[in-house]
Amino acid sequence: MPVAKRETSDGRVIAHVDMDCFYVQVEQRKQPNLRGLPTAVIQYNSFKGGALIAVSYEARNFGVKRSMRGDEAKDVCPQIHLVQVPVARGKADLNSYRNAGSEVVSILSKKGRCERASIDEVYLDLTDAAETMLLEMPPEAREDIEEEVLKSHVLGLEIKEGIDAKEEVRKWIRRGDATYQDKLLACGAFIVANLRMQVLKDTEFTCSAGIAHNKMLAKLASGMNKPAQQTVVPQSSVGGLLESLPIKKMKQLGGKLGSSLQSDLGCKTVGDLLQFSEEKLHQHCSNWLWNIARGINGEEVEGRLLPKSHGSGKTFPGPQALKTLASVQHWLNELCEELSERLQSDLNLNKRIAHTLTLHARAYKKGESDSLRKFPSKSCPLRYGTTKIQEDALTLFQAALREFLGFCISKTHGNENNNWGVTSLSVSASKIVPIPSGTHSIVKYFGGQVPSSSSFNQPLGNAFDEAVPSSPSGSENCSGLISYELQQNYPGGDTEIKNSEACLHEQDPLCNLSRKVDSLPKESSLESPAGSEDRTTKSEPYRELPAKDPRPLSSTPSLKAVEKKKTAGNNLKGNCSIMDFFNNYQNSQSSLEHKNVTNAHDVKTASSFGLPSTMDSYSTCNQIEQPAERCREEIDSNVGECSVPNMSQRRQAWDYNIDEIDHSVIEELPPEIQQEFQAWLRPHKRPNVPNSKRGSSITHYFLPDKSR
Ligand code: DCP
Repeated sequence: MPVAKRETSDGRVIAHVDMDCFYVQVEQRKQPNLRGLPTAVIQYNSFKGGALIAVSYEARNFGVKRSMRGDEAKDVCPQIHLVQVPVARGKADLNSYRNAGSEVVSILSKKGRCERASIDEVYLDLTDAAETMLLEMPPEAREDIEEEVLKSHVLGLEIKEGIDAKEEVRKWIRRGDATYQDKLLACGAFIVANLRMQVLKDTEFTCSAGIAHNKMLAKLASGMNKPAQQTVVPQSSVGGLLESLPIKKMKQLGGKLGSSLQSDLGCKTVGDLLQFSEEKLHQHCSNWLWNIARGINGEEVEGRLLPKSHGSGKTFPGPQALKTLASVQHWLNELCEELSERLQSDLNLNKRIAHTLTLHARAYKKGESDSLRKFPSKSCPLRYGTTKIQEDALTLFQAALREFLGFCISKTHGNENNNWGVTSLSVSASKIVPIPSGTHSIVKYFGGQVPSSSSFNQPLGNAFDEAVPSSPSGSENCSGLISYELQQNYPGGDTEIKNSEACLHEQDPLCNLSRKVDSLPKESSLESPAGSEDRTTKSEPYRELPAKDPRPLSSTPSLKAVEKKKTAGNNLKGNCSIMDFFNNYQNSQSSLEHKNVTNAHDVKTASSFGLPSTMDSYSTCNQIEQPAERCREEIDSNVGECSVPNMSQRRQAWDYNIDEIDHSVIEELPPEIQQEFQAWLRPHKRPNVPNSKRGSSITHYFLPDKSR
């Protein structure tokens, strides 16, 4: 549910810049002979000529739409040029588009705070630049105004027939009686026009823009006049704009929320919301709705040039649906390999690490229509390394499939089952944060992992679902530049769906894997956060975690790891965490040089490379999103103050010797952190570790153990 934010100031200048038919432009730059011709980019999938994912404006003039497939596009526009997206690993390779987007961002970010919102969209806060321009060269003092500025659309500006629109825009810009805010917006029009011209000059790409006093209005305006144009929203025209704006056209109201406003409140336009009281709208969606009905939106432009998340996905329409676990595993491996490469490159180039791995899929089940049951998305802490990501993604898939099939896994015939099929798969990495630099930063680095997770309190059944994105905005999903292939609806896609019974053969790998999952120990991370809670509260009385403690204890995502945990059996209860170790360090303000005995809690968590030790391994991302973010912010600003009830008690509960840290744990950390960690550990190494300590602490579990 969106959070209402009051306008911090009406005197802001915010621009939303959106590239025009972006993938087409990238392909046309590669093949300049296609410029000006009806062109579309099609998905790798060849069914019915492939799905169109980007359509040039020339092709749109012929009636070609993105919802069409290649064959259909050729029917309506025989001369259309269909360009296939580049392919790598048997799927679309979007790197050239991502890189092209980065070129644009580097130009746009020169004039103000810049937020990369998707592969081809950017928000800019141009307030400072506009204020400076207003002081130095106010619009009314300008004689020569560039053509691109005069071509701006100014909402609410009446252009009578036969009147030169550019002249009207010139007058509006140079109005002596304009409000301060409108003068700022006029300055914004100059700045954005110049930026757009610069983008064209440097990259050969055109883009469109909206200029307003907030993000919401700027985004609305950028799509109003495309391609290669800009639209200004003066304050006085906001009411008129929203009055006639269909509910579904508003970002965030395109989905269920918008539908419920239409059906429950009978609202057709955003303006229709004005008749309802704040209380009434609050019942539907906080007071955010009341605000947007009035064009109020205090959201800041985040200074972020890098994506919020990375992802890789592929669709398997119709007969290509995956029907064996082996084929799912094959594709997951491919997707994870790509994801891992991008994570590694982000780590190397930007020194950023991701914390959460999420698996999304679409599937059908025999006897149920595709739309009836959603394949649950699952997430877990992200462990770096291709193999680990692959393992974890498969585990997530298994857990989701088991849930999807309603645990009704019995018999099937042969390896290819007739009961379910996967029509799309994607993996994504989110919660990406910079790695702090310097030795002391290791502490911060681990401290930063301390999550607070509301999922600890989630009911068992929802324990590891990844629900729909927390924001109601579809476009929010794009914020991470996730390269999902387009969902393709294949008409024959549900021909497999005939009978209702879902039975899998004993020999089906799924059965085996399901059994494997089923056989996991109660305390395994796959069970549920509630399971973890049980483990914590019942089996670890000494830890005395309160019910609301947002730090679930389970955190090992891989089957292998879970099996390892299983082997360790009851000895595992009471795992201390390396995270606590660092937290304790921070809290106590002790120098690492002088203290080598402290708390630990679930060393395995550390082996997960910066995984939120306290986040449920398989959890609902949007359930944890806000608290986790909040907590992380608190830690960033004031390390160690991410207070968790009873944390101090827990910190006192377990002492262990630093020499007992399993080096395989450290090997799983990123190389630079490893180095720092090793350097940091060395001075503390002591030859004799008392045996009694080993037996008394859960940390011994993580040491090489002859019994395992
Ligand atoms: N894209 C995709 N699959 C989709 C939608 C879009 O792969 N279902 C890709 C291709 C687009 C790019 O993302 O070129 C940007 O999407 P936009 O929605 O911004 O659309 P375009 O830039 O293509 O056109 P427009 O000029 O209407 O913004």
